[in-house]
Amino acid sequence: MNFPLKQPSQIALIVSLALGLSACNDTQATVSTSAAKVEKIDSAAAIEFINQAEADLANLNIEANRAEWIYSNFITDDTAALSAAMGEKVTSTSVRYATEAAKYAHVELDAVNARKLNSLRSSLVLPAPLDPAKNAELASIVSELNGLYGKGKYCFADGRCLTQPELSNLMAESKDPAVLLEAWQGWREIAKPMRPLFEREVELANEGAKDLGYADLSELWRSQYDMEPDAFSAELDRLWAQIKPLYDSLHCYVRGELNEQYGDEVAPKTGPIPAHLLGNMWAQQWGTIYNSVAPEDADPGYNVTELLAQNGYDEIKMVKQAEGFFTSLGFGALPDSFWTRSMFVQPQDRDVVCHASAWDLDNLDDIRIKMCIQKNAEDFTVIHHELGHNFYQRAYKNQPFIFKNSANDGFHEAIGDTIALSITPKYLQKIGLLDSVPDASKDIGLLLKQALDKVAFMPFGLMIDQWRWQVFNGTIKPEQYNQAWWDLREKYQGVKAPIARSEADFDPGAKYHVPGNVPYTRYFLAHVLQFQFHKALCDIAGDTGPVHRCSIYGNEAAGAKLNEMLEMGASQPWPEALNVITGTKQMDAKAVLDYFAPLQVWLDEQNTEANRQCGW
Ligand code: X8Z
Ligand code: ZN
Repeated sequence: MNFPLKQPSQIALIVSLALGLSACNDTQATVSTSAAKVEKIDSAAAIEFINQAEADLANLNIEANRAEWIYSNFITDDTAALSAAMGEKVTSTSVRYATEAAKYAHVELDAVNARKLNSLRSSLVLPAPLDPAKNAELASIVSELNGLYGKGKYCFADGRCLTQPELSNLMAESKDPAVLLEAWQGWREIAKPMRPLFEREVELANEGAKDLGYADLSELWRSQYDMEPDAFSAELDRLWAQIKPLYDSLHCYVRGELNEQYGDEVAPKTGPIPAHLLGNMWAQQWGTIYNSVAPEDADPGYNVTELLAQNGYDEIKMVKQAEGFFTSLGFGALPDSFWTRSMFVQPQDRDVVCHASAWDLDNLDDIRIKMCIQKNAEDFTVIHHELGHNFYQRAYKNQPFIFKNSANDGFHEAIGDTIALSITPKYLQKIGLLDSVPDASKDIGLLLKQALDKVAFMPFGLMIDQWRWQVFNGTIKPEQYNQAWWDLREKYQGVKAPIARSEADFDPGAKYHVPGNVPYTRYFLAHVLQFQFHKALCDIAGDTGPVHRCSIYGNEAAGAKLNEMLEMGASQPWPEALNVITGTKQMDAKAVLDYFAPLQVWLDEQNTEANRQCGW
């Protein structure tokens, strides 16, 4: 899960330097004997250190996973205290090893050990300062923030108290702006008390990052991508610039349709879209408002939520069906312990963290998911997403501990989504959910549904860490937290708060990953990568039709290629992993644009016909 030491490994400047040096091996003959000896002793000491740290962290990780699993399955003051105590131990150990790793940075090592050493130094998400009191303080804040989110509820005037998934259902289903507004505003009440905790957390973790030699936490977070931090930021800008014209067309179309549905008062024709009207608590995926904006003549005429209900799908059957996709590709079935130890249904008798997650308790076979599954299309996709994590974890289980991770964090998030892109009408027919496959005239409807989830997500996937990185590096001051959040929401997504907000609010805290300290850029990357993977796997499967109609279900050649990449874990820089499936070492949003090309044309026609003024 989201433990500091389990965050993706990476290879920053240090490793490029080390690799550069090792390319000069032949010059070693000219080095004096005593210098060579020192070098040898140094590298032996470094390797001994790496082995020791790796073994120690591997053991600690299992203990920590158990404490964290219990805490998020049963939130009480006691489990919070146990989780904080464990967090304290894990952080102090990881910080100690990260500090020591920096001392060996000058040592010439083979590529594997150089990569491990770099990972030890820079894989932390929330490094604590070396001072034990500050470390303890940070650990307790981390636990408290997680608890505040997990326990969050909003109670309506009639006494009904709803948890996060229940409020999300309301946001997806209701078309009554007053109800939507109340749920939207009510959920954000849970975040107000997080503000001082978050502010202190940032202060402490920044100090920890500085202790490790980084300018601030932003630099540390951005150094986990096998390239210089600023080059990574530039890479994100490049990808977003590719996608933005498509997003603008979608935004323009959706805003126009919402205006027709709700009228000028609630949904104005121009400017940013009020954030409570997009079918999702955070306006991050808009697929649930598909019915309100669907094209009249190109609607495929089915709805996965209804198909699941009509076919008697309960939570377990939804997971079994998703597992079936992976096994059809040649992956082994999930172990019995997955079925007995996972949490699929929200317990009625206690507080749990409902936000979906996938776990690897023992770094071998004890893989599980934890979700409050809702029986709808959205969660059917999320189940595939979570199982993508589990199948990745199992595929890299034979790697050494430090490499038991994805190539970069975007890869971990992309695998299940790649599989879910294959949930096409053809697939639904194969598994008996759909009687017949709609003809090509319905493609616009299918593409629009997909774009409402995938394209709409992209600016959201980007803006969260744009906000956090600026918070970490001091550009955004604590007294500007909320205003800066909405400025970025407007800049990237073209959405606005439906009612006035102030610095008494802390709206970022109402999104799980902020109190949960999960870096978010991974999801933006995943939304690009999954389209690259899907296209490449469809090619391998020999599918020659339009890529949005391709399903790799049952294709073992595609499965074998996917597995080849998954097995690598984090053992090599991510461009190498990308190359295995796609034959390229570059992330490229062209795959997204190609997938949605017919939709882009259609959206632009609609917007022109309706004489819409696009932009905000
Ligand atoms: O948090 C998740 C997964 C768990 S890693 C359910 N996702 C992001 C979110 O919900 O905000 C998947 C898509 C984006
Ligand atoms: Zn995920």
